[in-house]
Amino acid sequence: MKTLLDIIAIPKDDPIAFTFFTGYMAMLAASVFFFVERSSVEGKWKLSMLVSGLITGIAAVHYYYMRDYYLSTGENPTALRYIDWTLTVPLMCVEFYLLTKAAGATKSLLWKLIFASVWMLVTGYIGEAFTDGSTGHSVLWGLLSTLGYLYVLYTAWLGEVAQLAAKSGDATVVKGIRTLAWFVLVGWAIYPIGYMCMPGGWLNTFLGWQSSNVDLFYNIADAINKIGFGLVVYSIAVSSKK
Ligand SMILES: *C/C=C(C)/C=C/C=C(C)/C=C/C1=C(C)CCCC1(C)C
Repeated sequence: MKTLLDIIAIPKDDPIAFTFFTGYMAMLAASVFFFVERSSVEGKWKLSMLVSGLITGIAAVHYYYMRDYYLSTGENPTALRYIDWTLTVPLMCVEFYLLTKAAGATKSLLWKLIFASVWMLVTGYIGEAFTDGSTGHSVLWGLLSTLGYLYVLYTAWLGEVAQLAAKSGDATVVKGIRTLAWFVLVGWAIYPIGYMCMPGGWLNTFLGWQSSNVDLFYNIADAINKIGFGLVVYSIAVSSKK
């Protein structure tokens, strides 16, 4: 007898295919939520809510195609993955900018964050897509990528974003930015773990972790970070006093 899982084409014994499918549904549902709730928040938060919905919406479309790609080839959809991130991570930088704009965030802060995140992703893409399977290649590009990551991390915890949040005088914004900074510290750190499962990566070389796990880590991290980021923005929007 055909089960539901056969009909929707998720191989039962393939947890990675399963996370592509649930990731897709979760991103889609989150987008509907953010777009609909946009109408119930105060005017100054509407743009932030729109950006939250765009982040999960762009991811939903990519998950639709990545799931297909994975099911038909059994391979990591690296190009689609990085196209998704190159659109959505800069939008997460826009969220930091919008939340601290009232306290004086400048366009230059926004561009620095975007530059650092694009640097992180372009170097990460070179590390993954052009791998020769060697540890040297993987580690070199992984470390270069980490520089961009550390810049965003620093800015969120101690640099301009943290300082502007403190200056805003709004406890909800201070707390919200701190929560987002935790996402960058813990949630974003899941990605390098996935990256190191690639052939040549440290976890692959020294612990024998399979390269198929790359997508497992990326899919879990995406759900936590993209939906989580949006929910934090939403909670700031509904609880901020001013
Ligand atoms: C929605 C997508 C997000 C938040 C993606 C974030 C991706 C990263 C933080 C990736 C970081 C990487 C490193 C720090 C080193 C190895 C290469 C990467 C690109 C996986």
